[in-house]
Amino acid sequence: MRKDERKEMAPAPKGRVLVVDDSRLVRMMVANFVARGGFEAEQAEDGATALALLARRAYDVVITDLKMPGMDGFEVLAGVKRVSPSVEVIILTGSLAQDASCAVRALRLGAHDYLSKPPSSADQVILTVQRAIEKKQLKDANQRLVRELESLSRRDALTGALNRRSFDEALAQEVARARRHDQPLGVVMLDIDHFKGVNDAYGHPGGDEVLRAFANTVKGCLREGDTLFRYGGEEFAVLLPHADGEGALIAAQRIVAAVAGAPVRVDGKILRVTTSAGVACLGAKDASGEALVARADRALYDAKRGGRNQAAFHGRRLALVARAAVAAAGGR
Ligand code: GH3
Ligand code: MG
Ligand code: MG
Repeated sequence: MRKDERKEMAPAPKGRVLVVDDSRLVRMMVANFVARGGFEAEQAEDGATALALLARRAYDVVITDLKMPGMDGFEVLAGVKRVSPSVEVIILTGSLAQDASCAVRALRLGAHDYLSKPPSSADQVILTVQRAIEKKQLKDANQRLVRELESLSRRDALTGALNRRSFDEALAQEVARARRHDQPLGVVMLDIDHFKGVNDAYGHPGGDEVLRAFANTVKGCLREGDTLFRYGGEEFAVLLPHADGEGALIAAQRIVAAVAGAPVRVDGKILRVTTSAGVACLGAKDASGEALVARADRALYDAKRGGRNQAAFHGRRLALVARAAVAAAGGR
């Protein structure tokens, strides 16, 4: 067997443990027991060194003495929980009643367990570390799940776009930000044209395919900082922080053109899909984000009435449309 093959087959360490004690003897002994359990063991002679190591590398467990010169074990515990909250801390404690009460205090402050010093056996250390790592793994898995659920609850499952709930939150945030910094905020409401006809002709699955392709096309023509949301059904919204009316209208026209230029294949047939867009920009008279959306909706209605496959602006519409058209023709 070649050397690198042997290395490949060596069992991976079951976790990384940092042993902190000012006594070299205790430190070595505990680290030795930890390593016997198949864990990777590292050592630090004081709290400051331990916290510096923790900021650089990922550890699963910290085993720390309580009484140390400089930073004591309580400070190490607080530091670990601040730097890496998911790392479990095990306290090393003496046998005096006073030490026991310190250990109890450490447990109350978030330590996972304690070990008496010197440890009575390797097995006791290994078992305690093993339990701490299992607890950490459970907590980590739980946290991943919470993050996943959080992300699922913010996204529309069909198109992957952020959902209506996210839109309402983002809208309120962006309106507050725009007002605070006196910056513009544009919104584009999109509604796929004659979408009912797609469902009628190709069934719901065909309609779903069009919705997915539509969202992809729109995402593909957004600039950094602009966000697409599925507002509901075949209606989508784009928030454009920092975009004034003209900028938002140009973005809307770009979206309308991109959708018209990206036919969708459904059931082996090529479908031409178009969208209408209503654009508005936050104004002093808008009492809220909802008022802004209501104006973009009115513009959307105008775009539908004007023959669909176009963008309309709520406000000084004609002048803006003309300027945007000139900008578009100028090749930007
Ligand atoms: P317009 O050009 O005026 O917008 O006409 P339209 O047919 O697009 O508008 P309408 O509001 O009459 O129809 C929207 C359709 O969108 C009706 C509804 O069944 C369909 N729809 C809404 N959500 C979904 C969905 O998730 N999947 C599919 N396949 N269809 C959906
Ligand atoms: Mg609609
Ligand atoms: Mg529609």
